[in-house]
Amino acid sequence: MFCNQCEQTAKGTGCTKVGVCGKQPDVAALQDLLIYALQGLSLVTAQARAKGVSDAAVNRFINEGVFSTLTNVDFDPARFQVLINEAVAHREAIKLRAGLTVDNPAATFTPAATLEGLVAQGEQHGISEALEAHEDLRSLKQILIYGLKGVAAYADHAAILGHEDESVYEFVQRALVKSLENLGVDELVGLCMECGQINLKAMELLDGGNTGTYGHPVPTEVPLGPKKGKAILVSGHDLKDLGLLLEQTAGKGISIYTHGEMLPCHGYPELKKHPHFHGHYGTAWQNQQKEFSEFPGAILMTTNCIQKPVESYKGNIFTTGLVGWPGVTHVGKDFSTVIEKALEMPGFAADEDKGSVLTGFARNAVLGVADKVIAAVKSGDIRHFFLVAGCDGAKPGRNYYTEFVEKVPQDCIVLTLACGKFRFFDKKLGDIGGIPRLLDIGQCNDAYSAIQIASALAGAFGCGVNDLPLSMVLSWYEQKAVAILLTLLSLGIKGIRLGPTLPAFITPTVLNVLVENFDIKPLTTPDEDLKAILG
Ligand code: FSO
Ligand code: SF4
Repeated sequence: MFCNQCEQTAKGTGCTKVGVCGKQPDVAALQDLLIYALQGLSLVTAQARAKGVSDAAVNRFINEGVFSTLTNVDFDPARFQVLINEAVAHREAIKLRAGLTVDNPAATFTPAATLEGLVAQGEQHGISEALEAHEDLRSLKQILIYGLKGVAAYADHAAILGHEDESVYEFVQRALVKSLENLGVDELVGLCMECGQINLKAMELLDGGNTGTYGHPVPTEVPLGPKKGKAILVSGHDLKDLGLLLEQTAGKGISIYTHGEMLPCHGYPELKKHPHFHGHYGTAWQNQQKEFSEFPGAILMTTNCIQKPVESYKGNIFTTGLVGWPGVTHVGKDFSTVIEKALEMPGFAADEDKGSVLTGFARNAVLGVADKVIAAVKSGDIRHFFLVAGCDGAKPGRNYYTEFVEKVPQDCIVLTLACGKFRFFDKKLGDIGGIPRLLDIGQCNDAYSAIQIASALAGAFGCGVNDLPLSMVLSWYEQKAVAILLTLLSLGIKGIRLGPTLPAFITPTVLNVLVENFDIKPLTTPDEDLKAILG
């Protein structure tokens, strides 16, 4: 196997024997074959689209397939077998419908009848040398394909809430096709920038889905201690799954807790209205084995971020949507099995006070006090904003972000989003004239909200985003972060500090392009970086 798509990749170069994430070689090969099958399907859909044929269900299927190959989503070989066969069935059906003959091998291959056969086919189509022999061009193609995985994730979440846009599907499919071709540096860089723009669109659609369905987040205090009684923990990113679970557990005496990236859900009016939506439990995804083992209730994984479940909780964790782990019970949107399990389990023995954290500072809440913020900047009460955001992860070196936030001077504000916040989310940083110094904007997709906030501030100050007293210190782990980084670059944002380490799929030559054009900087130490930023 070869996989280098996430930050924890083995030896900082690639997982070759087994994934550090737990991905087995068969699943790695099946994921590569699925991408190949989707490239072939996209060759057909792109030509069909040119003839005026576009199938809504196939568009969604392609995005679901791409999303399934994102880190920590699906580890179940049987599910990939189904997806590969479905991709080929769609491919042939559209050929017939649109009267097409496509002779590219990706659009003509016949999937093997057995899992072993599919694995052998997948091994021929890895996202490595098989994709592109030239290492710098391969690096750019990998950036593009990994970015597409992030786009597909956000577009899928948005579609679940009924928000879709043909332009997103068109680009994902066109870029999958392009990744099969021999392209030069300029064309690949152009596609990566377009991927960033399309990701902005996907995040905008998701923002519309989330706020349109559950209202705009409002500042909300979230308890970190449990409440006596039965409990269900919800992890991942899906607001609709949480909303449905809250409805299905109403009046059953079960408290609902968020884990990881679900924390910002507490700020949404239509979710927080449920009296049994109690609080937040635990920290980020990489701590789940310890934290889930100690949780006395049922656990629901709604999107990516699943780790190998340990025996102690394998019987009380459930997956839904695209998430999968072999041997773990997969449920649809009727959560009765999860609820029954929670009722069987002991629950928390007593109320416990572990303090609280604040969330809900998405664009509406922050821009609602924009006048106050602008006045504080003008008077010098606020010197600088830091967006300390991105993914958390298991590798050492991530205490940089804790130390950085601790050392940010008192006259500066820290904005945060995504699960990297768990490195400092419970720090009491106080406020500046009533404006909290630590503002949680939301999930990783709420990078859209952060961009809106930055653009509005730039508008108010009559300058560009790069001229604002704002610095971005980002952490990455998986491919949604790649998509967000491409969005920021495509918006012309410069001087981003990126860590904890640079992606294995970026070659020195490509890194030079990023440094020269976007002034991307690897992290040094919190002291040095703060000094460099604040002078
Ligand atoms: Fe974190 Fe996981 Fe949200 Fe990623 S929860 S690592 S960036 O999936 O998506 O922020
Ligand atoms: Fe390795 Fe990351 Fe790929 Fe898992 S997703 S196999 S940890 S590079």
